[in-house]
This record gives sequence, C-alpha cells and structure tokens, in this order.
Amino acid sequence: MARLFCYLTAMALTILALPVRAEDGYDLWLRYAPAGQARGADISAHARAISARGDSATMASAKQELQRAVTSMTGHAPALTTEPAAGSLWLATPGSTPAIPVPLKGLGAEGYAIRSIDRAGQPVTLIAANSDIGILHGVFHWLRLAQTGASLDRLDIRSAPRIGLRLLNHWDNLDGTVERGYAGQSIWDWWRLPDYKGPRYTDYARANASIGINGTVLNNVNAKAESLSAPYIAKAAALADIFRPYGIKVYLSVKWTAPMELDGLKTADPLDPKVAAWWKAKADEIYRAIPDFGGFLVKANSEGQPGPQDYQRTHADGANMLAAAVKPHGGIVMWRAFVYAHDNPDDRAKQAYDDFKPLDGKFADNVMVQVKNGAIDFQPREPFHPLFGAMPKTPLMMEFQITKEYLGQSTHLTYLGPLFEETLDADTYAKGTGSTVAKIIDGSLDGHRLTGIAGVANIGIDRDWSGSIFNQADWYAFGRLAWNPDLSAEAIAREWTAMTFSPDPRVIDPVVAMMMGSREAAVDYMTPLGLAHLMATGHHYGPAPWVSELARPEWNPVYYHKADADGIGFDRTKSGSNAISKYAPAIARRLADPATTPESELLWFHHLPWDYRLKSGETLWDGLVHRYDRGVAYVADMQRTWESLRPLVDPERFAQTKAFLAIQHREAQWWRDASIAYFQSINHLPLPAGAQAPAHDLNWYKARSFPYAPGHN
Ligand code: GCW
Repeated sequence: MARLFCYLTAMALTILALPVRAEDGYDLWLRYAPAGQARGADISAHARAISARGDSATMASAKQELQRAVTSMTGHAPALTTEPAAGSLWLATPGSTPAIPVPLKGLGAEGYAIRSIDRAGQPVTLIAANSDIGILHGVFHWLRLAQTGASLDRLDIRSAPRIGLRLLNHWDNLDGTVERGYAGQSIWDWWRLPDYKGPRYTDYARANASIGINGTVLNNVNAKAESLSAPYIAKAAALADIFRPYGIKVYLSVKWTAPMELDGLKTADPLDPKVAAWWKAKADEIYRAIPDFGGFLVKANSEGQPGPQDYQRTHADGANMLAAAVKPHGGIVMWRAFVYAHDNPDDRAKQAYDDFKPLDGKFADNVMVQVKNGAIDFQPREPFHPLFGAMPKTPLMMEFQITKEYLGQSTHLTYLGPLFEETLDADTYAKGTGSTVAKIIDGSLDGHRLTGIAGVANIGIDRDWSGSIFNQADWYAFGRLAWNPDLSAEAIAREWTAMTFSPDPRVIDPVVAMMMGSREAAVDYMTPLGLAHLMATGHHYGPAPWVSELARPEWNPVYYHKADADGIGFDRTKSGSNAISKYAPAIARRLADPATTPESELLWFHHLPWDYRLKSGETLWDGLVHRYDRGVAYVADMQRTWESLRPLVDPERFAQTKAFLAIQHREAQWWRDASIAYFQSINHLPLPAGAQAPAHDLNWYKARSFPYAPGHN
C-alpha cells in the first residue's frame, strides 16, 4: 500500500513536472509512456540504479536517457552510482571497468552485450561494450525492451552492426527548403548557426543513435559550392559537435565545380594538379574544424550537375582525386551511381550500369559507389539495381529513399519496411544462389571491409519531424535494417507500433496489419504489374501517365509504359533494350519470358498485348483494373481499422491519421480513375464486369495542376 502510494505520488510529480503536452509526435518512438503499475514496478526493479564509472559526454547521454526514460515509464528516478548493487543497470566498458564478466570480442566499436548476471549474489543487468558509443546503443536496446513490454529477465543479447556506415542523406538546401521534403523546412537553421543551436539538434541525434544511425550528410546532393565555404564549414562543425557524443559523424555533399565557384580556378578537371591541390587544402580546412569529418558525397554528371566527364575524365578519376584529399584524415568518398544523360538514347535503366561496370576495380580504397535500390528512381516497386552483383571489386553502398517522393509524399500511409526488405533480400546470383543484395552491401559476399547504406531523410521542422506519424516508421525501419538487414519489416513494425502507440496487442495487431500491406496497396493504385514513373511532372504528385511532350524522352511517363492500341509495358528483353542482360544469367533467363517473370515486375520487363493472360486467367487489362481497385479498397480497409482504434489512440494522433487516410483514399481513387481513363483512351477496351467507370473524363484529369505542390522548386 505504502509502495503504491509512493508510486502514485512519484507519478503525479512527474506529470506535474512536465508541461502538459498533447501527443503531437515530437517524441517519436522515444515517448517512454507511463508503463502502468505492474510493468512499471518490473522496470523499476531492473533499474533501481544506473551504475557507471565513465564520465564522457557519451556516457552522460546514456545515463541521462535512462534516467529520463525510467522516470517517465515508472514514476521512479533511478539512483546514479558507480558500483552495481541489486537491481542495477550496470554500464561497463574496458576503459572504465576492469574484469567485465562477458566477452566483448566481436562487438566491434559500436556493438554491445546485455546480460542478466548475478554479482555477489545480487541480480544486475550488465550493458557492456568496447566503447561508450556501444554502451549508448545497448542502452537504447534495453529501453526498447522496456518500452515494448519484453521480458527484462535472463537477458543474454549480443549485437553489432552488420553494415559500417549507416547514414541519412539530407536533401536540404542552404535556403532552408528541402528537395523532396514533405515535413516542412529543413531542421538545419543554417542562417543562425553556428551561434544558435536549438534543442532539436540533440533530439535528432538521440533519435538517430537509438536506431544505430552513425552519420548524416547535411546538404543536398544537388549541392551549392557555398556549403564548402569557411562560414558554412563552421556551421557544419557546430552540428558535428552536438552529434559527436551520439556517435554520429557529419558528411557533406560537394559540388564538382566548387574550386571554380569559390576560388576562381579555371577548371575543375580532376587530373589538373591545381584542382587536386585545392581539394586537398579544402579537406585540410574541414578537418581542422571537424576532426572526425566523415567525407564527401557526390552527384556528378547527373541531371545537370557538373562532373569529371565534362573534362573527358571518368567517374573514377573524379572520385579518386577527392579520395586522395580526404585519405590522410581517414575520410571517404561516396560517389553516386545515379547517372543518366540527355545525349544517351539508350534505356535509362541501363545507363548507370554501362557507366560504372567498366570502372569496377578502378576506385581508390576509400571510395564507395552509392547505388539506388532500383535502376530508375525510387519507384513504388523496382527490381533491384543490376549494379548489385556486377561490381565485386568495389564497395557498393545502398541508397534508399525514406522520404516518399513517389509513394504518396507526406500523407499516404505506405510503410516502406517491406520495400527495403524486398531489395535487401533480392538474390543477385552473383556468386550462386543466396548472393543477396544484403550480402553485397554488408561486404560479406565480396570481402569488403568498407560497407555502407544511406537513406534519403524524411525529416523537417514539422512538429512530428516526418510529416506524419506513420512516416516516422520509415525512418525507424531504415535505421533498424541498416544495423541488421536480416530483421523482418514486420518485426520492426511491431516494435515501432509498441513504442509509438502502445504495447497493447489490441493496438499492435491491427496497426501492423495495416502497415504491412500498405506499400503493396500503393503499388496497386499507382503503378501495378511493374509499371513505373507515371507521376506528374516536376513535383511528382499525382498521376499523369499521358505526359509525352517533355524535352528529354525519359522524363515522360509514356517512355516508361509505352502503351499503344496493342499493348503496354517496356520491352527490356532481347527484342527490346535487353536490360535483362545486365543481370546474372540465372535471372536474365527467367526474365526473358513473361511466363517466368514475377507478375509484380511484368511490365517493367515486357511489352505485352492487352489480352495477355495473367496467372489468374484474367486478361492483362482486366488484371490491371482489378489491381487499381484492390489498392483503393485496401485504403478503405485501413480507414475502417483506424476508426476501430479510436478508443485506444490519443485524440491528436488519431485525428491526424484519420484525416490523412481520407486524403489517401481520395488520391488512390484519383490515381485509379485517371490511369484507367487514360489507358482506356488508348486501348478502347470495356471495363471488366463490376468495375466502376472513372468519375470524370480524361480531360478533367489532364487539367489538374498543382503549381505549389511541396518538395520541388
Ligand atoms: O529522384 C530524383 C529526384 C531529384 C533528386 C534525384 C537524385 C536530388 O526527383 O529531386 O535530386 O533523384 O537522386 O539525385
């Protein structure tokens, strides 16, 4: 009774101590919601004290996080001690504590072990690591267990990241806008940095550290030269100082012609010694300000960006010159393979491969080639990029897009975990069966030590960071998969839901069910059966499969679907662009025949007659229409499920999600109707029995215009 009273008093004090705040999403998955009496007591019993000797900034944040979390979940603030006693959480590194009773070998610089041990007859939870950063990661793991309702007894966990560099790429501009950002302006207040450093930067670092992200590229790959000027280096250094205790390094995107723009050099030719000397001096200057600077990210000779090819040099010439500049400081260069050229009439899906494959083995050992998951551009579904498996001598870095440029932007609930998982699990057959993309990027297939994965961030100054509560799950899933690409998207969704909403199965089960089918639903209502890139011009918001008049052929949706009176789809077999030949023979053989091509990728690889028979027996046209309808129906189902959760979700987050699902439903219907109206204008076929005619005629859809759609300038 007395205990209960103490608990309630402590609880009331905590509540009084905090400003009353609605659930606006700011706390992400680190809400540390009150755990209820029984669970609260259980958590308390395992965290009576936090025992640690180290006093680095990292150790201080680990302790602070635990104190804040345990107090908030239990109403009881753990004591801080140096020696573990009964019920302590004991944080130990070899630097601070001799004789740690668990092996640390194999945990590397960032991993950790968590073990329930008996110490002089007292139960203690040991979190041990080789470094303070490892401890911080271990602390977040323990807090995940505490928040998701998992058992805190008999723990015996060892975890180390499978991929070395786990980075966010911000497409943030110096003027505060974010390219393809749907969560408001950039969180980097460039103008008032380095003097003013708001609290958001620390919360950003906490959130990233909690999922193991260890680097961030601050500025857009469509870079401005000024981000390498002295004032902006000082601004980046201020951020680096804040992120350092959380194990997060800062990187910068560079503009190829920076030496010309900033210092009037006559050329940016990578083989010109003056150019190389400029970059070397620039790297030295950056490292003076940011001693642990990560390195450079480069978009060159792509979509109008300058690059070494302007001087008849190769991507390798360019990358190696920059690599030499950062090498003495331990930095790296991430050179993007997202290239396609206006003067190359060949299938866009082949161009990066043709440019980069011959360069395999020609890159310096601190260069990584960063490859998008698919060969075109972050579509709702793309087959994996054929460069994965084709460059064994080069460490390839994965680039996923967390921001949903092509998957409904801020409002659609389309959980990306399954998309990431599908690519990571794809088998390239590069060295026989089981040569998955995950094994290429984690370095195990080809024996690379330098390994990396990047996600284009979906973060902005919106109160909820990501433009919607459910978009936070994509950031979370990216981090978790970057740490361990073998995790399942579903398991990740369960953790996220438990922490973001509630560990109550009445919440987790329906929410996870919604999430898991949501990406496939978007594929269905936007671009089913392997269609791609049918979005409107520029902002990519909404459907425009009819667009055909843009200057570059591959900017036009008609280039991708190739629909005519007889059929639809892009022939990438021998009779067409033969892009399938870029894949390993085992895959290419399968893709040569529509019958052995996965239906989900059918029209990506084949141009087929409208009456082609799908596996279901229905015609291609009927199957297409049914998929559009299935996608819209899925969204209606999500709306019903969400409505049933009203009693279990706080009003603010409930209302936002409800409103967004209504937008999604309307837009799914729009996608479906506009696509059907357009394709029907080409094939003149009747709709399958029972299918509704589009609400408007084709001209109505064509006339929609959205000059102020976000994310595009
Ligand atoms: O997806 C496309 C986007 C561009 C982007 C480009 C890239 C940063 O539409 O906005 O530019 O890809 O990845 O470089």
